[in-house]
Amino acid sequence: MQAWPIYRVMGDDANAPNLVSDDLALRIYKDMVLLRTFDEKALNLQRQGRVGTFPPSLGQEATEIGSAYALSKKDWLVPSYRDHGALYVHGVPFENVILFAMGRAASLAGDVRALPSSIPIATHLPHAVGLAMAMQMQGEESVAIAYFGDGATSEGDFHEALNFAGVFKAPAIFLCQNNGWAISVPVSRQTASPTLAQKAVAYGIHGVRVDGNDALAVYQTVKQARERALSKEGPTLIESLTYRLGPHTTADDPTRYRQAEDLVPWRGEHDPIVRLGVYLEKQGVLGPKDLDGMKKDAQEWVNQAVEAAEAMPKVKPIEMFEHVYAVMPPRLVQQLQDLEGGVQ
Ligand SMILES: Cc1ncc(C[n+]2csc(CCOP(=O)(O)OP(=O)(O)O)c2C)c(N)n1
Ligand SMILES: [Mg+2]
Repeated sequence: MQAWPIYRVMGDDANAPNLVSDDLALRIYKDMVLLRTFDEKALNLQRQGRVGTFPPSLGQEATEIGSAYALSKKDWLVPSYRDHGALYVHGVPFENVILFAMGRAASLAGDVRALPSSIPIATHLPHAVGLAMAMQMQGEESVAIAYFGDGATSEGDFHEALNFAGVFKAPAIFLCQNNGWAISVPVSRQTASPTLAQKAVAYGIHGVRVDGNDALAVYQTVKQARERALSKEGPTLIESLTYRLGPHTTADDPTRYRQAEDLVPWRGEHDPIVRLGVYLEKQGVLGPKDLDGMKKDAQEWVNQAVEAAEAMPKVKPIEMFEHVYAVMPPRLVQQLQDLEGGVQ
């Protein structure tokens, strides 16, 4: 039977600096610090009632940021609800990401090739395949990447998307963030497969596992998947092994289904920011005080984004009728009229 090794760069591969330059590794690190700062801010805003339910990325920064750095701006990014960091690196400003959490329509940024975050699990995967096939037909040199979780692999849409992409060799990347949990369901109850990556075999596509807390390995893995897709070798399913350190969302209480000691190995030296920081210090490009400065800059940057988002005009209830139907069904026409007429 095929083995499913976990690809790792930091620690394992002395060749790491040749794979990713110090300059790029430092940029990835800064954006990971920025994402964590944004996450903390969003949690505080939610507690103050200034944004709605929020899904933090705490612990998953290496996969979010490392993956998006491997993309071209011509690629389509198809995110789930947790992928604020990837959206940001791809060109969506944080203020737009915050607008989404505030339920404002203006959450997508102009001409950035990113779909809106998908709240339904896995329904965006066939959309990513459609985008990939469209680009393939138009002869574009670009790929579509879908972000989703371990829980999404139990949905029909996951299987349909991978099957279709395999048959048509669509230039697609399926980035599964195996963060250990689908709300309260552990991966051990999600599937009887020893790995998620091996599900690729059934669709005749390439499958790989990567250490999802190693930003350099994630970067390298997505880069290779992209090259495979562009050289017409077909799609790749990437299982990125990480850990959700925070609650599923601000509406969740993880102490009800997991023990504090479950988190211990993922904190400290397994923390993706700590790991890349240690690597950069060894490379001599990060000093002991640099992190404090980066955190301060990140806080200012995030505060400015929040101010900008909060200065945007409020959404009118009537706007929820927009953007769904070209011709509204009679039931909705009635509801719209009721709303306009002030019916409670
Ligand atoms: C189609 C669908 N079914 C159920 C839900 C409710 N739900 C929201 S998040 C979630 C768990 C998803 O877990 P996973 O795919 O591992 O992603 P993660 O939240 O860990 O990033 C579920 C079941 C949903 N949003 N959509
Ligand atoms: Mg999960």
